[in-house]
Amino acid sequence: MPVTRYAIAIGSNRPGRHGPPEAMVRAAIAALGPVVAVSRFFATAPVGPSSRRFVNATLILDSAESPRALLDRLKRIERDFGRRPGRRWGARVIDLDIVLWSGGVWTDSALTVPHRAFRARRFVLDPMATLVPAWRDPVTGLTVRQLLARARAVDRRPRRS
Ligand code: PH2
Ligand code: MG
Ligand code: MG
Repeated sequence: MPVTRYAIAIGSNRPGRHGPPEAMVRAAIAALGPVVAVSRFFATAPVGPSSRRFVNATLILDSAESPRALLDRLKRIERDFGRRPGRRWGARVIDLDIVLWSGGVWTDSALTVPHRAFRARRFVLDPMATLVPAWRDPVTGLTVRQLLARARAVDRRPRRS
């Protein structure tokens, strides 16, 4: 395959063999090999049932791997880092998700790119907008900056009781 560009979201909210969550994120970035850019680390409140805060970051990677080959490599890193299959959205030592791909849309039995849920997730959009605000989501046609503005507006909406 020709070299294509990926935006990958990283998260950790449990210490593991490399130390506390920020050390796990740092080690995962190193394990990925040379990357184009890395965001700063964001401390984020957990979305879902887990009660511990997350460290989240985004990175940009250029690679000749297909999305499926890259996913297999990310899963291998997660396993090497001690990730065990567990409750969906439970606390995890490391989570590596392919969010966007310069090739556009990818669907197979194990993987959908763009990531199905990223458009509503501030913990993905905030770091991503610092690196690639103009990257356009091929599904909605909106840029990362526009998706973030939309997600912020939803967060500001008054709750009905
Ligand atoms: N990941 C989840 C579920 N909830 N919350 C935060 N703040 N950050 C995450 O990376 C995260 C989450 C499932 O992957
Ligand atoms: Mg995830
Ligand atoms: Mg994941």
